[in-house]
Amino acid sequence: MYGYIALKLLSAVVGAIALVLILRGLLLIRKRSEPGTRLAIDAGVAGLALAAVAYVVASVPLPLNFAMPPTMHAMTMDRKPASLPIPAILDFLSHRDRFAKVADVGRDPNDVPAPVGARAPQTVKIDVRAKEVISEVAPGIFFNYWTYGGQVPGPMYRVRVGDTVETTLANDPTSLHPHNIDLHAVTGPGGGASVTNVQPGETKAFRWLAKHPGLYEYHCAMPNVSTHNSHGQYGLILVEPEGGFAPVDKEFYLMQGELYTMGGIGKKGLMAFDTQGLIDGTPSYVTFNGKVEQTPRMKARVGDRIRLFVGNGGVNLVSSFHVIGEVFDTVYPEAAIGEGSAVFKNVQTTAVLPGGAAIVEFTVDVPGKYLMVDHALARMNKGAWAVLEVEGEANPAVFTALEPETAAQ
Ligand SMILES: [Cu+2]
Repeated sequence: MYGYIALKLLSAVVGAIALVLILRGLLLIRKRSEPGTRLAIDAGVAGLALAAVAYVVASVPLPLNFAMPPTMHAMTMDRKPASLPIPAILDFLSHRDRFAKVADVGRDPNDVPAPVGARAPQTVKIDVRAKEVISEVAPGIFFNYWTYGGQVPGPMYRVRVGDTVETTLANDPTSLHPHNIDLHAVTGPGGGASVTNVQPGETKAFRWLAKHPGLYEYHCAMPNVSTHNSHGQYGLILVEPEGGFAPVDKEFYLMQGELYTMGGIGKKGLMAFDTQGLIDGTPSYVTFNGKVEQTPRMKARVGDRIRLFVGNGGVNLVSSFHVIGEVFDTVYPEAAIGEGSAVFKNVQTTAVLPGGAAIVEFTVDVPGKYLMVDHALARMNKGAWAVLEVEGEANPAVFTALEPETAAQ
């Protein structure tokens, strides 16, 4: 129980004695007055070496899976390291040519499926493909993303409550790792993960009943789970309530996520995965839709009613989701839908939990650029922002800048 503490104490005591012996020996050599000086110095050096060994042995960390559920030990970090840890770097480099190079890994927020609407329940097929790719977090900064469908987040899916959903997961033959899928909309073991473990080149399927309306995250739950998630394996599935949602002018799909890379923010080149950063919850990048946005893709006209499907792939940070210059007139907190669910009105910032989602709605009244952010604003420095561009006629009744002389009156 006290082994490592005893070793550290031993290290300190032996080290101190050894230093005294060495210093004393060196002083005596200067004076040339004492026999046995050389022996004392040798003993000091040996003592220092012993202290160093004791310190190293006492400092060896516990395996990273030691507190994980026992069923997940088999492939957690200490035995099967993350994609680009130093021990696996040769493995990765020897396979580097097999990965697809994706020009833009960031999924377009406009990539929202058409509403289901008022149809009756039916059987729906969903085909998902796990694929490991190389793409840019920002210009010149490359990362080995693990994805669904080659982009982050994975495709948004849309069904209705009462649908039977046949979900097929294929793992692309170019992948290096096994993957699976856990859909939070599923009621059953692992949300589907327990029956969809697929090796590269393999395909598995399962069927489930969409019992509960809501906006749900799906993600890879292959151990080590947080490693797979933080490489980009997450997305959203919307289970519409009976009758669907009221129509709006624009719907957008956004997911916050974290990237853990060695070398710090802005370091160019292919980034190694930062396992310790993942454990400590210190991502180098926090993004909307997988990368630092380069070109605004969300566009609307003055007067448009907007609906955002917002998720958080995590894995560590709660998102304080906010649109600068707007008020959400309607929020479905935690993306809860259905009889008895709360609907919030006039919300400035809403929480989006890791592994959770929210639906927010507002109408844009004034033209301009609107930044969507995690209002833990230091994360903007890490990429947690996306732009909504609104065009149209000025609306001075709602917002106008005042000239100095007007302001003085
Ligand atoms: Cu995976």
